[in-house]
Amino acid sequence: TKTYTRDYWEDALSAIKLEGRHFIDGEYRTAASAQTFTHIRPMDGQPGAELARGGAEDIDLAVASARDAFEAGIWRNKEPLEKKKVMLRWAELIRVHAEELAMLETLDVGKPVLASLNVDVRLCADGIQFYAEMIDKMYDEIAPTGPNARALVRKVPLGVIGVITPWNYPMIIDAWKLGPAIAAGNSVVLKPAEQSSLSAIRLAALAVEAGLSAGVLNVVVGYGEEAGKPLALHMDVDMIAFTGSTEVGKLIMGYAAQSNVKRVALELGGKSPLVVFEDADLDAAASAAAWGCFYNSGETCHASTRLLVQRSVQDKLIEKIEAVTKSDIALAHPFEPSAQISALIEEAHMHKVLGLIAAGEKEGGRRAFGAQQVLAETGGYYISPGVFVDMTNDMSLARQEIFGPVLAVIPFETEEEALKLANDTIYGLAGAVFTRDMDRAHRFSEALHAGTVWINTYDMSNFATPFGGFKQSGFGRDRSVHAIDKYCDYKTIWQQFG
Ligand code: TXE
Repeated sequence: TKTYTRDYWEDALSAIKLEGRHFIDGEYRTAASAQTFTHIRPMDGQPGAELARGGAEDIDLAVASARDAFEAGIWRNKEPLEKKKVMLRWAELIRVHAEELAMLETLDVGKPVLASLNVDVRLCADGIQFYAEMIDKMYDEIAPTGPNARALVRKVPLGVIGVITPWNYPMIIDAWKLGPAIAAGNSVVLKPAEQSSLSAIRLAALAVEAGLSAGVLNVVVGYGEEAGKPLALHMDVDMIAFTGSTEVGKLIMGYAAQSNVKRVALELGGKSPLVVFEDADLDAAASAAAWGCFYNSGETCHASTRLLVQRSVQDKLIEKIEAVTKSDIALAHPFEPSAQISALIEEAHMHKVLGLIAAGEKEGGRRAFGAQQVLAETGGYYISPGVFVDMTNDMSLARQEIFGPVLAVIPFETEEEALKLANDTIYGLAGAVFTRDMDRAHRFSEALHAGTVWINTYDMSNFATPFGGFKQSGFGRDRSVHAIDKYCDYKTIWQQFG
């Protein structure tokens, strides 16, 4: 196996050409306005790629291309086995270009390049493969009618899907949405977050290289208000699949209502509780709490940002969390092989997180360790993982989605109190319970209002399990065979005999 040194990635970076144009109808295109904007690299604050500044005109072009491809049926009506082969080739090309894609992802979002390589790129390829393999195994239905008629219940693609994605796991979330949408026979216009466009553009080019017909997957780059909004308001888009903030998710629902009643699927924010009872394996709980909250620098929608702990074991657990964090979760420049976590997405976001940390102190929270700006001399945006104790569930650190490496610790006495605290949030994305009492573990997981509940672990998943939230964490599920349903609808064809 290869050893990836910092020099290796620096050399690779100097050899790479960054493509920042839209990808529409199988071709790179500059913005209709000819405008561009400059991406700032989170790892060192230096200017990176120059990106097309997309607007309504570019969206119109991409939607028209997607619609033409859908109506022509070249993709939709291809033999299922042939469609599967194209998507499998696409997954394979993602693996062949894994290092390049990992580099693009890291330049854009500042996460450790080895995490990009071993987690993000790998899961993207696996996701495309998962949905590829479904294509020739999906059956339609025949409804019961009696002998004089036959009613076919066909599952048909919706048409043109607008996909709007965030910057925290761009390639993984792309696979979660593009995989099922395209496998179902739809065409897609993808608007990646303005902070993370490079991997999306490259993915679309690789899809065409794999044999996907031009126009089936288009990428328009640009800001949310300028490119995302016209996509969500478009009269010829049948659905928006969105992952991002709850605030923008609400806007998307409004745009759908104001335009053509397009469907929406929303994967939004979270404030997920990790609940530790005194009988739990505290080493396992400490490790899960640290990684669950600090992985990806806390920029994870289902991060375990609220640690609810039975008071009798609070001090012991926090000691263990500090030890795990300091020994296992190294913060460094993303090209350093030792880096487990790296930069936050951008300067404004770093200041937002620092502001929330300051508010936490002002409201009476006590910093146990960390949660400070570090590596400022690099020009990048780094905050060390940190823990706040003596918190109550009404403090802003316990209520707001921080999207930074900050854990709020809230003590409880009884199971009833723990459940009340755990569910006292506007979100319902995920949660976990740590206990050796299996009756309690199951009672608690049934009662937790969350799309995913882990027992004695955190953040374990695979493609077979649906992912998404209740309450203001949104609706509609990514991953699993069920994810395909939201990109399809049923159509009845009734034939009368004789
Ligand atoms: O998200 P936005 P931002 C949370 C997290 C973070 C906060 C803000 O708390 O700190 O949101 O992040 C596009 N019409 N999450 O501002 O704005 C935008 O261009 C149409 C949680 O980056 O929601 C991008 O492509 N589109 C989340 C996408 O929406 C619009 C992951 C998400 O951006 C738009 C990211 C508009 N009016 C942030 N405005 C998660 N669930 O994991 C923006 N966009």
